[in-house]
Amino acid sequence: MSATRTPRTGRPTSRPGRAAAHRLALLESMLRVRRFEERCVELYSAARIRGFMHLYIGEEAVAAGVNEALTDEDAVVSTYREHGHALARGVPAEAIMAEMFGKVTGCSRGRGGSMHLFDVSRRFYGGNAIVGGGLPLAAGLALADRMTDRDRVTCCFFGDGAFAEGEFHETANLAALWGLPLLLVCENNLYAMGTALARHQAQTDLALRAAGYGMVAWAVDGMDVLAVEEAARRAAEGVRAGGGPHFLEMRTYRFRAHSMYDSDRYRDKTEIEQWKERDPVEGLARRLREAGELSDEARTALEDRLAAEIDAAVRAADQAPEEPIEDLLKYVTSPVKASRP
Ligand SMILES: Cc1ncc(C[n+]2csc(CCOP(=O)(O)OP(=O)(O)O)c2C)c(N)n1
Ligand SMILES: [Mg+2]
Repeated sequence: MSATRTPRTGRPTSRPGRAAAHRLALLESMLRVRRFEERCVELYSAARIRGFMHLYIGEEAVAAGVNEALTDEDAVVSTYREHGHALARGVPAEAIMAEMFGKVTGCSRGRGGSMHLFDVSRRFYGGNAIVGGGLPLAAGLALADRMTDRDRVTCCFFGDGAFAEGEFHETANLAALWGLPLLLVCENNLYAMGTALARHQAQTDLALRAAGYGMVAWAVDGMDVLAVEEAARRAAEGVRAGGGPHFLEMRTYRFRAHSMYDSDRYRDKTEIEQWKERDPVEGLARRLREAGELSDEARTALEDRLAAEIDAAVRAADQAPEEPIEDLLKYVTSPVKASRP
């Protein structure tokens, strides 16, 4: 796989120019997700995108920062809130937008939609709609790597809601017991749909609970992309060194409702506003501006470039063909048909 296929920005070095370029690339990575999803909202309102759609807005630092710790050979498993993980991994905006439109040029041939983005060429194994469902898949990928002596990491993103699922606890136990090369990234945005974490878990310190399984675990400021990157690099290095699964609790927040169907009446508006003050995109932009690393012109140029990229993705998705009706049963296994005499 060529190194140019993912937008990973390279290791920061002590040279100030390189370090500043790296920070700018992180800003670009987060801003791409933000602007892509804002466009998705418009397209959804115009009924050009249909079905379930969950936005990542507010949580962009996690995808952008963690991606820096991964190589092209590593694997990524995600949830239904995965547009950001897919974009950070390097799945082209065009392939994702076509998937949102249900077109055959989409990364899942238009059959998955927003919740099931998939790109095996980038080792991006979904897009999984079942809460906690990605965890055993990730453990399986990591176990396969161990059994075939491949030196790779599998990174699994999941939400705080997964702590209420047996799949999390079974995966954590076996991964720790078998020392699997897993990077477990819990996106703790404090809510599972309309249920606050403190309303369904007795112990809300998720890193502490993960540590109880015998793995290295700690909590990270998930609104600070530089902190996320540093933690992810440290954890991935621990995994690569044979230290078994590592768990990062990313303390983050979604700025939008759970999904397009959620009226978001269970959260205090002041709570939302307080978290918005810690906006990961604008927070980094402010730091770069203050350090003299981002001029107004450079910000405008970046916005223009991203808008052009997303415009092109929408245009291509619009013009792409629908899957021909005669192909509808392709890739579908039919036990009914098989059992007929
Ligand atoms: C096994 C299962 N139970 C219930 C649901 C319905 N459901 C969809 S999203 C969700 C909340 C999950 O919250 P969390 O894991 O914190 O992720 P977030 O949406 O906050 O990113 C639930 C309960 C589901 N998809 N799968
Ligand atoms: Mg959550």
